[in-house]
Amino acid sequence: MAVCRGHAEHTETLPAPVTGAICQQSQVALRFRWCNLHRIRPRPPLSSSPDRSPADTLHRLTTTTKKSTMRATRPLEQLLKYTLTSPSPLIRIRGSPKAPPTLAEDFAIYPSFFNEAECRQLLSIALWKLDRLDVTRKRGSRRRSASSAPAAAAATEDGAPLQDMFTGTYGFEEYREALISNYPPVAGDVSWLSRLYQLVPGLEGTTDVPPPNSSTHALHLSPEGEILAHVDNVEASGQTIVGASLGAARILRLEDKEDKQHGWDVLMPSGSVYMQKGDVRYGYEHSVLGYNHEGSHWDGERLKPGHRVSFMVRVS
Ligand SMILES: O=C(O)CCC(=O)C(=O)O
Repeated sequence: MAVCRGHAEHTETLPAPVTGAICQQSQVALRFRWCNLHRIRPRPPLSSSPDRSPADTLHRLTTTTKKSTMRATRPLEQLLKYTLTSPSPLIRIRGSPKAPPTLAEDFAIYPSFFNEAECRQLLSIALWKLDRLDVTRKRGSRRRSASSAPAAAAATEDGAPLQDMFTGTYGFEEYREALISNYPPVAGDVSWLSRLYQLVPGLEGTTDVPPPNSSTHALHLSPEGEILAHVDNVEASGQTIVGASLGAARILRLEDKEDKQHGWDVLMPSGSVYMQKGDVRYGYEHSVLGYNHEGSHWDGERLKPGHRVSFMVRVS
């Protein structure tokens, strides 16, 4: 058994397969979330594409994609976004959800917040941080596994995006998490990320990345992972929560706390960012559906399984 690190008072033990990067921080919110999040079933380790160290990838990306990353940044107000009150190709209604007066402001998804170069850079930063905390991702163990691990790239040609960035074998089964308290110099220029923080009231007054009073987590869900329905801790997580999606698409389910039949399903493609606050944040539970869930389809097709990393931003 592995003990959850980061909580001095936290005696909860986690099943051995998830040793690594879980609950690194001391917020009560995470205790609550962890209890809801983990669902461990015995499975063989996941194989992914051939070995390449995250630091190599990060360096390569920050040096070769700088130009394509630097697009003329559109002001936030001009970015396409969908809310829960108007028809949207990324949102479907379940049942007859309540429509409080602030609904139009309480949730939004921006389908193309980040372009592909930005997604790759952000994902490589997240994986670099996640791997540094993950004892199963030591360079030696990746090397050893690389020789026996079949490459995932072939499986992803018509599959989920960015899967070539998930290299080697992962020792966790469903979920790992890392706190991003700073961006390492090897990440290069990350000033373009300030746009993400601007979405959170209280963080919009600075161009520092990350802003001093923010908290940013990277959450890595394997193709087998899911996040069960929960409300983020109401005291610890701030009023507004913003999440960027990188990699395989998933469904975010919002369900009325009082009557789970009512709510919305939101498709989260790679590069999209969603924001929840107010009645949606507090009155609805959110979950990220597993690929074997009956709801994991869109426009009549099952979602293509793959790894997904989310970048979650809150006021700390
Ligand atoms: O990965 C996501 O988009 C959701 C994460 C989540 O539910 C949480 O951090 O509380």
